[in-house]
Amino acid sequence: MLVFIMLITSKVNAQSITIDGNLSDWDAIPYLHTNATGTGGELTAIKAISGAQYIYFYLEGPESLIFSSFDLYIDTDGNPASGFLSGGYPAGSGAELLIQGDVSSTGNVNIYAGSGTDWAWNWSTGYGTSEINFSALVALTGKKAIEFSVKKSFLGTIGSNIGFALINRVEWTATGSIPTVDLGGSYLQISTADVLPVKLVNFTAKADGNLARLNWQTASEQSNKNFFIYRSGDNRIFPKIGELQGKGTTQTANFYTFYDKQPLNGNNYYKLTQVDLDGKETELGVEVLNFSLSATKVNIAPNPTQNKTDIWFAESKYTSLILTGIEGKVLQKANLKPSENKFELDLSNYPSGIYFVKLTGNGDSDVQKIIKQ
Ligand SMILES: [Ca+2]
Ligand SMILES: [Ca+2]
Repeated sequence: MLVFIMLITSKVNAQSITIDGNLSDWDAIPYLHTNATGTGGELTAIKAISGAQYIYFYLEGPESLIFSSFDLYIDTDGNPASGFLSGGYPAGSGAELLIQGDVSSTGNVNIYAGSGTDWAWNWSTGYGTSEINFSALVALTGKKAIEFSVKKSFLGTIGSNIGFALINRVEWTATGSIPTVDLGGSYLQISTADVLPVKLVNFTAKADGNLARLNWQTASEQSNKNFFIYRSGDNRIFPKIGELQGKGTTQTANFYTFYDKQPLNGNNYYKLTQVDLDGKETELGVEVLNFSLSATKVNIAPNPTQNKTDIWFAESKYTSLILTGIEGKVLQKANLKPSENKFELDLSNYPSGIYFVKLTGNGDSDVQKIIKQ
Protein backbone atom coordinates (compact mmCIF):
# COMPACT_ATOMS: atom_id res chain seq x y z
CA MET A 1 0.00 0.00 0.00
CA LEU A 2 1.19 3.43 -0.91
CA VAL A 3 1.19 5.82 2.02
CA PHE A 4 1.92 9.50 1.75
CA ILE A 5 4.07 10.67 4.58
CA MET A 6 5.07 14.22 5.14
CA LEU A 7 6.69 14.65 8.49
CA ILE A 8 6.67 18.32 9.10
CA THR A 9 10.19 19.30 9.91
CA SER A 10 10.19 22.92 8.82
CA LYS A 11 9.95 25.76 11.30
CA VAL A 12 6.24 26.35 10.74
CA ASN A 13 4.05 25.46 13.67
CA ALA A 14 0.41 25.35 14.59
CA GLN A 15 0.61 27.96 17.32
CA SER A 16 -0.74 30.69 15.11
CA ILE A 17 -3.70 28.77 13.63
CA THR A 18 -7.11 30.00 14.74
CA ILE A 19 -10.36 28.65 13.35
CA ASP A 20 -11.93 31.97 12.53
CA GLY A 21 -12.50 32.11 8.75
CA ASN A 22 -9.39 34.25 8.27
CA LEU A 23 -7.08 31.96 6.31
CA SER A 24 -3.93 34.09 6.29
CA ASP A 25 -2.66 32.10 9.28
CA TRP A 26 -2.11 29.19 6.85
CA ASP A 27 0.13 31.14 4.46
CA ALA A 28 3.41 29.80 5.86
CA ILE A 29 2.18 26.20 6.04
CA PRO A 30 2.91 24.10 2.94
CA TYR A 31 0.33 22.01 1.13
CA LEU A 32 0.27 18.43 2.34
CA HIS A 33 -1.32 17.18 -0.87
CA THR A 34 -2.74 18.60 -4.10
CA ASN A 35 -4.98 16.49 -6.32
CA ALA A 36 -3.95 16.40 -9.94
CA THR A 37 -6.28 18.58 -12.04
CA GLY A 38 -9.59 16.88 -12.66
CA THR A 39 -8.94 13.87 -10.46
CA GLY A 40 -10.47 14.71 -7.11
CA GLY A 41 -13.75 16.38 -7.97
CA GLU A 42 -14.48 19.41 -5.84
CA LEU A 43 -11.63 18.86 -3.41
CA THR A 44 -8.32 20.07 -4.79
CA ALA A 45 -5.77 20.70 -2.05
CA ILE A 46 -5.23 20.23 1.65
CA LYS A 47 -2.95 21.43 4.41
CA ALA A 48 -2.82 19.81 7.83
CA ILE A 49 -0.70 20.40 10.89
CA SER A 50 -0.62 19.13 14.43
CA GLY A 51 -0.64 21.50 17.39
CA ALA A 52 -0.40 20.75 21.09
CA GLN A 53 -4.12 19.97 21.45
CA TYR A 54 -5.60 19.98 17.97
CA ILE A 55 -5.02 18.73 14.46
CA TYR A 56 -5.74 21.63 12.10
CA PHE A 57 -6.99 21.22 8.54
CA TYR A 58 -7.23 23.62 5.62
CA LEU A 59 -9.11 22.43 2.57
CA GLU A 60 -9.49 23.97 -0.89
CA GLY A 61 -11.89 23.54 -3.77
CA PRO A 62 -13.14 25.49 -6.78
CA GLU A 63 -15.44 28.52 -6.53
CA SER A 64 -18.37 26.14 -6.92
CA LEU A 65 -17.39 24.19 -3.79
CA ILE A 66 -20.16 23.36 -1.37
CA PHE A 67 -18.77 21.85 1.80
CA SER A 68 -21.70 20.81 3.89
CA SER A 69 -21.60 17.06 4.21
CA PHE A 70 -18.44 15.06 4.39
CA ASP A 71 -16.75 11.88 5.56
CA LEU A 72 -13.44 12.27 7.33
CA TYR A 73 -11.78 8.89 7.80
CA ILE A 74 -9.03 8.91 10.40
CA ASP A 75 -6.45 6.19 10.87
CA THR A 76 -5.74 7.25 14.42
CA ASP A 77 -2.91 4.81 15.07
CA GLY A 78 -1.22 5.54 11.75
CA ASN A 79 -1.37 1.83 10.96
CA PRO A 80 -3.18 0.86 7.74
CA ALA A 81 -3.25 -2.78 8.92
CA SER A 82 -5.56 -2.07 11.87
CA GLY A 83 -9.11 -0.71 11.94
CA PHE A 84 -11.57 -0.59 9.08
CA LEU A 85 -10.34 -2.80 6.29
CA SER A 86 -13.19 -3.28 3.86
CA GLY A 87 -16.11 -1.51 2.19
CA GLY A 88 -16.80 2.20 1.75
CA TYR A 89 -13.91 4.46 0.94
CA PRO A 90 -11.06 3.99 0.79
CA ALA A 91 -11.24 0.27 1.20
CA GLY A 92 -8.64 -1.30 3.36
CA SER A 93 -7.10 1.85 4.75
CA GLY A 94 -7.32 0.99 8.42
CA ALA A 95 -9.38 3.88 9.78
CA GLU A 96 -10.33 3.75 13.45
CA LEU A 97 -12.71 6.71 13.28
CA LEU A 98 -15.16 8.24 10.85
CA ILE A 99 -16.44 11.77 11.37
CA GLN A 100 -19.43 12.29 9.14
CA GLY A 101 -22.08 14.90 8.55
CA ASP A 102 -23.00 18.52 8.06
CA VAL A 103 -20.24 20.99 8.88
CA SER A 104 -22.60 23.95 9.12
CA SER A 105 -23.81 22.48 12.40
CA THR A 106 -21.42 20.23 14.26
CA GLY A 107 -24.37 18.88 16.23
CA ASN A 108 -25.32 17.04 13.05
CA VAL A 109 -21.93 15.47 12.64
CA ASN A 110 -21.91 11.79 13.52
CA ILE A 111 -18.97 9.85 14.81
CA TYR A 112 -18.43 6.24 14.01
CA ALA A 113 -15.81 4.37 15.90
CA GLY A 114 -15.17 0.69 15.63
CA SER A 115 -12.84 -1.99 16.80
CA GLY A 116 -11.70 -5.06 14.97
CA THR A 117 -10.86 -5.14 11.34
CA ASP A 118 -14.17 -4.66 9.61
CA TRP A 119 -17.12 -2.30 9.48
CA ALA A 120 -17.99 -2.27 13.16
CA TRP A 121 -18.77 1.35 13.80
CA ASN A 122 -20.62 2.67 16.81
CA TRP A 123 -22.52 5.86 16.31
CA SER A 124 -21.85 8.38 19.03
CA THR A 125 -22.68 12.01 19.73
CA GLY A 126 -22.07 14.43 22.54
CA TYR A 127 -19.42 16.84 21.41
CA GLY A 128 -19.20 20.45 20.37
CA THR A 129 -16.96 22.98 18.72
CA SER A 130 -14.21 22.37 21.26
CA GLU A 131 -13.87 18.91 19.71
CA ILE A 132 -14.63 19.62 16.06
CA ASN A 133 -14.68 23.22 14.91
CA PHE A 134 -15.32 24.51 11.39
CA SER A 135 -14.97 28.00 9.99
CA ALA A 136 -17.32 29.23 7.30
CA LEU A 137 -16.41 28.43 3.70
CA VAL A 138 -14.30 31.38 2.54
CA ALA A 139 -14.19 32.73 -1.03
CA LEU A 140 -10.61 33.35 -2.20
CA THR A 141 -9.38 34.35 -5.66
CA GLY A 142 -10.59 31.62 -8.02
CA LYS A 143 -11.31 29.14 -5.23
CA LYS A 144 -12.97 28.49 -1.92
CA ALA A 145 -11.41 27.17 1.26
CA ILE A 146 -12.35 26.18 4.79
CA GLU A 147 -10.39 25.59 7.98
CA PHE A 148 -11.30 23.24 10.79
CA SER A 149 -9.81 21.55 13.82
CA VAL A 150 -10.25 18.20 15.52
CA LYS A 151 -9.19 17.82 19.12
CA LYS A 152 -6.47 15.22 19.58
CA SER A 153 -7.91 13.87 22.83
CA PHE A 154 -11.19 13.31 20.98
CA LEU A 155 -9.39 10.85 18.71
CA GLY A 156 -8.39 8.68 21.64
CA THR A 157 -4.89 7.29 21.73
CA ILE A 158 -3.12 8.44 18.61
CA GLY A 159 0.05 7.26 17.01
CA SER A 160 3.08 9.34 16.21
CA ASN A 161 1.46 9.63 12.78
CA ILE A 162 -2.20 9.63 11.83
CA GLY A 163 -3.68 9.00 8.41
CA PHE A 164 -6.81 10.54 6.97
CA ALA A 165 -8.91 10.95 3.86
CA LEU A 166 -11.93 13.10 3.05
CA ILE A 167 -14.95 12.64 0.84
CA ASN A 168 -17.19 15.59 0.13
CA ARG A 169 -20.87 14.97 -0.52
CA VAL A 170 -23.94 16.84 -1.64
CA GLU A 171 -27.17 14.99 -0.88
CA TRP A 172 -25.13 11.82 -0.22
CA THR A 173 -23.57 11.94 -3.66
CA ALA A 174 -19.79 12.16 -3.59
CA THR A 175 -18.56 15.36 -5.28
CA GLY A 176 -14.90 15.13 -4.40
CA SER A 177 -12.28 13.29 -2.45
CA ILE A 178 -8.83 13.99 -1.15
CA PRO A 179 -6.69 12.14 -1.81
CA THR A 180 -8.41 10.78 -4.90
CA VAL A 181 -9.98 7.37 -4.70
CA ASP A 182 -7.80 6.53 -7.70
CA LEU A 183 -4.81 6.47 -5.42
CA GLY A 184 -5.70 3.01 -4.21
CA GLY A 185 -7.20 3.90 -0.88
CA SER A 186 -4.07 5.37 0.62
CA TYR A 187 -4.43 7.95 3.33
CA LEU A 188 -2.54 11.17 3.75
CA GLN A 189 -0.37 11.07 6.81
CA ILE A 190 0.92 13.70 9.17
CA SER A 191 3.09 13.61 12.24
CA THR A 192 1.13 14.28 15.43
CA ALA A 193 4.14 15.87 17.10
CA ASP A 194 3.62 19.45 18.10
CA VAL A 195 6.23 21.31 16.08
CA LEU A 196 7.45 24.07 18.32
CA PRO A 197 10.38 26.41 17.81
CA VAL A 198 11.15 25.99 21.50
CA LYS A 199 10.48 22.91 23.60
CA LEU A 200 9.81 24.26 27.04
CA VAL A 201 10.38 21.93 29.99
CA ASN A 202 9.06 24.26 32.69
CA PHE A 203 8.36 27.90 33.52
CA THR A 204 7.99 29.14 37.09
CA ALA A 205 7.51 32.48 38.84
CA LYS A 206 8.48 32.73 42.52
CA ALA A 207 8.94 35.49 45.06
CA ASP A 208 12.54 36.16 46.01
CA GLY A 209 12.47 38.83 48.73
CA ASN A 210 10.73 41.78 47.14
CA LEU A 211 11.65 40.59 43.66
CA ALA A 212 9.94 38.07 41.41
CA ARG A 213 12.22 35.42 39.96
CA LEU A 214 11.22 33.74 36.71
CA ASN A 215 12.92 30.49 35.73
CA TRP A 216 12.45 28.40 32.66
CA GLN A 217 14.18 25.52 30.99
CA THR A 218 14.20 24.54 27.35
CA ALA A 219 14.90 21.05 26.01
CA SER A 220 15.67 22.31 22.52
CA GLU A 221 15.52 25.52 20.53
CA GLN A 222 15.20 26.19 16.82
CA SER A 223 16.12 29.57 15.31
CA ASN A 224 15.31 31.11 18.68
CA LYS A 225 16.53 34.68 18.85
CA ASN A 226 14.96 36.07 22.03
CA PHE A 227 12.65 35.45 24.91
CA PHE A 228 10.29 38.32 25.75
CA ILE A 229 8.78 38.71 29.22
CA TYR A 230 5.50 40.53 29.71
CA ARG A 231 3.73 41.29 32.97
CA SER A 232 0.20 42.23 33.83
CA GLY A 233 -1.83 42.86 36.94
CA ASP A 234 -5.46 41.85 37.14
CA ASN A 235 -6.26 44.20 34.26
CA ARG A 236 -4.59 41.68 31.88
CA ILE A 237 -2.80 44.38 29.95
CA PHE A 238 0.68 43.01 29.27
CA PRO A 239 3.46 45.55 28.82
CA LYS A 240 6.85 44.04 28.01
CA ILE A 241 9.20 44.19 30.99
CA GLY A 242 12.29 42.51 29.64
CA GLU A 243 13.99 40.18 27.22
CA LEU A 244 16.74 37.59 27.19
CA GLN A 245 18.75 36.27 24.30
CA GLY A 246 17.89 32.77 23.07
CA LYS A 247 20.40 30.15 22.03
CA GLY A 248 19.57 30.03 18.31
CA THR A 249 19.35 26.37 17.37
CA THR A 250 20.37 23.81 19.97
CA GLN A 251 19.37 20.34 21.09
CA THR A 252 20.84 20.75 24.58
CA ALA A 253 18.98 21.87 27.68
CA ASN A 254 19.24 25.52 28.67
CA PHE A 255 18.23 27.30 31.85
CA TYR A 256 17.11 30.92 32.03
CA THR A 257 16.48 33.31 34.92
CA PHE A 258 14.87 36.71 34.82
CA TYR A 259 14.23 38.99 37.80
CA ASP A 260 11.30 41.38 37.92
CA LYS A 261 12.65 44.01 40.28
CA GLN A 262 9.34 45.84 40.56
CA PRO A 263 6.55 43.28 40.87
CA LEU A 264 3.06 44.56 41.45
CA ASN A 265 1.41 44.19 44.82
CA GLY A 266 -1.17 41.45 44.32
CA ASN A 267 -1.37 39.27 41.21
CA ASN A 268 1.44 39.35 38.67
CA TYR A 269 0.78 37.48 35.44
CA TYR A 270 4.04 36.75 33.64
CA LYS A 271 3.81 35.87 29.97
CA LEU A 272 6.82 34.27 28.29
CA THR A 273 7.20 34.35 24.53
CA GLN A 274 9.97 33.47 22.12
CA VAL A 275 10.89 35.28 18.95
CA ASP A 276 12.33 33.54 15.89
CA LEU A 277 15.23 34.91 13.87
CA ASP A 278 12.60 36.07 11.35
CA GLY A 279 10.67 37.98 14.02
CA LYS A 280 7.77 35.58 14.52
CA GLU A 281 6.66 35.58 18.15
CA THR A 282 5.18 32.53 19.88
CA GLU A 283 3.65 32.46 23.34
CA LEU A 284 5.14 29.81 25.62
CA GLY A 285 3.04 30.24 28.72
CA VAL A 286 1.68 32.45 31.46
CA GLU A 287 2.50 32.07 35.16
CA VAL A 288 0.79 33.92 37.97
CA LEU A 289 2.53 35.04 41.15
CA ASN A 290 0.67 36.64 44.01
CA PHE A 291 3.02 39.11 45.55
CA SER A 292 2.53 40.60 48.99
CA LEU A 293 5.04 43.36 49.07
CA SER A 294 6.49 43.80 52.52
CA ALA A 295 3.80 45.37 54.70
CA THR A 296 6.22 47.57 56.57
CA LYS A 297 8.24 48.81 53.63
CA VAL A 298 7.37 51.56 51.19
CA ASN A 299 7.38 50.22 47.64
CA ILE A 300 7.21 52.31 44.51
CA ALA A 301 6.49 50.78 41.12
CA PRO A 302 7.22 51.45 38.41
CA ASN A 303 10.37 53.34 39.31
CA PRO A 304 11.81 54.82 37.17
CA THR A 305 8.54 55.89 35.64
CA GLN A 306 7.46 57.96 32.67
CA ASN A 307 4.30 59.48 34.16
CA LYS A 308 2.37 57.61 36.81
CA THR A 309 3.62 55.38 39.58
CA ASP A 310 2.07 53.62 42.57
CA ILE A 311 3.36 54.10 46.12
CA TRP A 312 2.50 51.20 48.42
CA PHE A 313 2.70 51.41 52.22
CA ALA A 314 1.23 49.81 55.33
CA GLU A 315 -2.29 50.85 56.32
CA SER A 316 -2.63 53.35 59.22
CA LYS A 317 1.11 53.93 59.28
CA TYR A 318 1.32 57.28 57.51
CA THR A 319 -0.95 60.32 57.55
CA SER A 320 0.61 62.54 54.90
CA LEU A 321 2.58 62.38 51.71
CA ILE A 322 4.78 65.13 50.28
CA LEU A 323 6.42 65.18 46.86
CA THR A 324 9.47 67.42 46.45
CA GLY A 325 11.85 68.18 43.61
CA ILE A 326 15.58 67.56 43.95
CA GLU A 327 16.10 71.12 45.22
CA GLY A 328 13.53 70.62 47.99
CA LYS A 329 10.59 72.54 46.53
CA VAL A 330 7.25 71.02 47.61
CA LEU A 331 5.28 69.98 44.51
CA GLN A 332 2.39 67.95 45.94
CA LYS A 333 0.85 67.30 49.36
CA ALA A 334 -1.76 64.73 50.24
CA ASN A 335 -3.44 63.50 53.40
CA LEU A 336 -3.65 59.71 53.73
CA LYS A 337 -6.61 57.94 55.30
CA PRO A 338 -5.92 55.06 57.74
CA SER A 339 -7.57 52.61 55.30
CA GLU A 340 -5.30 53.59 52.43
CA ASN A 341 -2.27 51.53 51.48
CA LYS A 342 -1.58 52.94 48.02
CA PHE A 343 -1.16 56.37 46.51
CA GLU A 344 -1.24 56.89 42.75
CA LEU A 345 1.30 59.58 41.96
CA ASP A 346 1.09 61.46 38.68
CA LEU A 347 4.35 63.04 37.52
CA SER A 348 3.18 63.90 34.01
CA ASN A 349 3.27 67.67 34.69
CA TYR A 350 6.91 67.61 35.80
CA PRO A 351 10.13 67.45 33.81
CA SER A 352 12.35 64.36 33.77
CA GLY A 353 14.62 64.12 36.79
CA ILE A 354 14.86 63.01 40.41
CA TYR A 355 12.01 63.51 42.91
CA PHE A 356 11.50 62.56 46.53
CA VAL A 357 8.38 61.33 48.20
CA LYS A 358 8.16 61.61 52.00
CA LEU A 359 5.56 59.74 54.02
CA THR A 360 5.00 60.92 57.57
CA GLY A 361 2.81 59.75 60.46
CA ASN A 362 2.82 58.68 64.09
CA GLY A 363 6.36 59.89 64.64
CA ASP A 364 7.61 57.77 61.73
CA SER A 365 8.70 58.85 58.28
CA ASP A 366 10.13 57.34 55.13
CA VAL A 367 11.73 59.08 52.16
CA GLN A 368 12.00 57.41 48.76
CA LYS A 369 13.61 58.57 45.54
CA ILE A 370 11.60 58.49 42.32
CA ILE A 371 13.14 58.90 38.90
CA LYS A 372 11.03 60.32 36.11
CA GLN A 373 12.38 59.32 32.72
CA1 LIG B 1 -7.65 31.16 10.69
CA1 LIG C 1 -5.42 1.88 11.83
